[in-house]
Amino acid sequence: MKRIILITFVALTFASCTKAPKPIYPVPTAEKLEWQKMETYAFIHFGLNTFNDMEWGYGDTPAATFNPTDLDCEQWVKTLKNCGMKGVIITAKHHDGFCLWPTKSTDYNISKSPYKNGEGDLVKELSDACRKYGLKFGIYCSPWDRNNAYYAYPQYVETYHKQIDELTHNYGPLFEFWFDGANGGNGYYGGANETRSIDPDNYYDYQRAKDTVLARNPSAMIFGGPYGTVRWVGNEKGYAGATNWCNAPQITSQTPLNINTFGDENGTEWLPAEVDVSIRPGWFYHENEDNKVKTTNELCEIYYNSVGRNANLLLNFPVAPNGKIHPTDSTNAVEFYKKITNELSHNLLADAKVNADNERGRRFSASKVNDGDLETYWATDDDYPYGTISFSMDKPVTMSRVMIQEYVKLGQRVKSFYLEGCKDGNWFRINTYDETTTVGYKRIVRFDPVEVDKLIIYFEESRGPLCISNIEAY
Ligand code: FUL
Repeated sequence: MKRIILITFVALTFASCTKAPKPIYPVPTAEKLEWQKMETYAFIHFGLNTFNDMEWGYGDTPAATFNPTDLDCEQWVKTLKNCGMKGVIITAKHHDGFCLWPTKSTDYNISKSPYKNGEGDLVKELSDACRKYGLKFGIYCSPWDRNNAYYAYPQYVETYHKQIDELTHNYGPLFEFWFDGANGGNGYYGGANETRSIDPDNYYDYQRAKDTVLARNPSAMIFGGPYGTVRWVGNEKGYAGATNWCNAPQITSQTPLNINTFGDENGTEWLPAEVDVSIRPGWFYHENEDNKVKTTNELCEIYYNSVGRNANLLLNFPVAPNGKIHPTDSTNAVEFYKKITNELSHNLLADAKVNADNERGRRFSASKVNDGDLETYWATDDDYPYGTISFSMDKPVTMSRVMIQEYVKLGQRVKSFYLEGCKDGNWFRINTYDETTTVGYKRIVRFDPVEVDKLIIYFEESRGPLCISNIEAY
């Protein structure tokens, strides 16, 4: 008896001593990983442009033009929750310079509008509604300001920092702060009506801006500017690269766009991509786009091309002049969420028997990929930067999607993989719609339905031993 206990003790000690793979840098901070787990959140574009039927107001229409008659932030938030959105980012100030909160930095703000007789504060109303319904809250504050007389001069930089200061003080906690990349050009500029240009990486003092945001919102992500902590995906059409590394060099205004879209295996920073796209052609509401709202299927396509490609999705809802999200937009988005949830709800691998050609001891066995725990993972030995994992089902199942997640706390590793199915002893290659290269935090690949009793994933190449925390099929 004693001997059995001793052997068991030695065996268990030995198994639990297997060392985890060393990290391969860069790796995410805990805050970045939390942000990646949000996956989908909403943008709200609303402001003077909404009332002037414009995308880029010049900064010359009176604040009094802003006059929503039936505004209800709780309606937005309830709708967005039903679309699966985990947070909301609002255009507190767009390029026209009009501020949706009663700022002390400029008169061009909501307190000079008829809304609530000048007593309204939309940033506060939305942040309160988010807190009430459990959504995270973020802020877009355009660096470019076409209204301000001092834009392109040092005085405006101080004004802009005052705005950032107010916004980070009074409305937090914030999960993201958005510095838009559109900078300089023509504008009203206090009546000068001219064209002004600035150096986008240096004019605004982004280091100070980042420090201000993080001082009060330590877990906030910074979007844009030369010190961003996440990266723009390089287009506004709703897709990330099928190959998509979180690794990238620090992004500046000079970075080639393909780095935004695909990341860079050799990049030294962990800068996960954010896919920003509007549910309509425009970012702001235009009545003549009421019949151009993206359909449920188009939104699903966007989801697979963003969240399914290791990126976050920031889906924009242009609020209408009455202050409401248009019913077509909310219907299509709610249906989209239902459809995606339905497509990805029944994991066909949950009870499958799992085997791998290499395991780094029991603690990192293949069975960790379907134990429902993202904190456990299958890992291979140090001299095994590849590996094959197979799933055997009790009876044949029909599948058309496979989801894979790496244990990215130790770095993004997989460089290429492919899938095979087996039915009655006959193996065949599964032809995925996308190329199968990187994985990252989450990768979902789609293919025409196949009936299989076994599934194999061949990880052909990786930057080091594999660390796979989750695999599912639908
Ligand atoms: C762009 C802006 O110019 C658009 O108006 C919009 O706000 C979009 C999200 O970013 O750069």
